[in-house]
Amino acid sequence: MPEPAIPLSEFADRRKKLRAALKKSVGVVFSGEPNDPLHDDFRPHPHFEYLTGITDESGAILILDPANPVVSLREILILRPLNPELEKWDGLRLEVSKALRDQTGFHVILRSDGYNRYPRAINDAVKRTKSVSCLHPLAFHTQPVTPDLALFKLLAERIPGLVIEDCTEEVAKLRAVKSKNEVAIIQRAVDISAKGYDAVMRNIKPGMTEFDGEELLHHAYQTHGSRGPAYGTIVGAGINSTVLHYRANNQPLVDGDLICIDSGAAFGGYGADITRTIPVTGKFTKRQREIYEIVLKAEMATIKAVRPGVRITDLDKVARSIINKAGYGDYFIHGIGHHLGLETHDVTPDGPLKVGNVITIEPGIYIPQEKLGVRIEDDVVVTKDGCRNLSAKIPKKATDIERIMAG
Ligand SMILES: [Mn+2]
Repeated sequence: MPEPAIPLSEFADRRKKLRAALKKSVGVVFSGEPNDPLHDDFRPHPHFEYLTGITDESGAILILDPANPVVSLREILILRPLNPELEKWDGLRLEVSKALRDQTGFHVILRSDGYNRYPRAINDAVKRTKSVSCLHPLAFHTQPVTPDLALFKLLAERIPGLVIEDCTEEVAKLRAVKSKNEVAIIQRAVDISAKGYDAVMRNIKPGMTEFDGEELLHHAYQTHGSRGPAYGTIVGAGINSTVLHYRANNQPLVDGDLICIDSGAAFGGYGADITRTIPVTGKFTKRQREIYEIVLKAEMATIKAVRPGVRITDLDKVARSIINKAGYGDYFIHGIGHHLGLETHDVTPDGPLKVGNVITIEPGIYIPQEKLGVRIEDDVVVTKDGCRNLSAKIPKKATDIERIMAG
């Protein structure tokens, strides 16, 4: 069976929708600065990846000029100049050619050192429209100015009457509603993750370390078609199960402890985000089971409440009321979940949930005094009349976990 992927036509369709939303205004999306290729994988800004599918071009710019009288100039891709000497080190790149146009789906591709010399295309478009749209998510005042606003400031100093529109919701709205292909890719990431959770549940035992758990997960991900985890895997046992973003993963697994495992495989630019909490010995103690059942009840009730028109804050209330009623309200110290997509904490548009949104549901109870932390997290896609749990097949009932861990 072919692996799920996004065809070029879908990227073109996303740009078409965005151009329609911009009306006459000019929008620019930057892929981002290059990184150290020896140490880090380059990942473009997710807006750029979403709109182009291009993941290996730093310093690239997408220009959308929906009102350009020349139809072919309504979208332009600007790539950094070729540098044959650099490419001997960092990877070969195609010349602007039919091959590159076919590979990218762009009809007009220009070369420019985009951060220093904006080509005529931008100036001409902006002089005509006097309107530019900010598409990158707005930065906090403590962060650097986003690259689109930095460019618009330069343009505003040179083009009288330039208006900057806030269109930061537009790409967010598009990205939040996942297509069939995107859901299939996330489902594949979840299915690969399921192999990892199966490996952990079947093989973990006292005397191993948290890192052995991490290794079992990552090994299964990479064996089954993923390049690795979508985010930093958390394997926290005992007191570490109560540390939300625990990352050391280096402690021994002690008889009687719980392990909180928060991990998901990456696939095709997307990723899963799943949590299961399992006992080191394969059997929950009475007290662990008591807390576990409260979290599971809250999780399942919240999944039941997911439907179009509901807000994530409403879902939070569903989980919180169950955990509050059980007397553990002060021990549920984070929110119920978040959008999931190109980013693990994906872009979140204003307004209630819509069909096609993919979100996580992840209540938890953390009691450090008892070295006891439980979180259960699934990934669900919002459907017309509710939701579909993409990670339903990863065991979460206490009896199922105990049965699988018993071998
Ligand atoms: Mn999550």
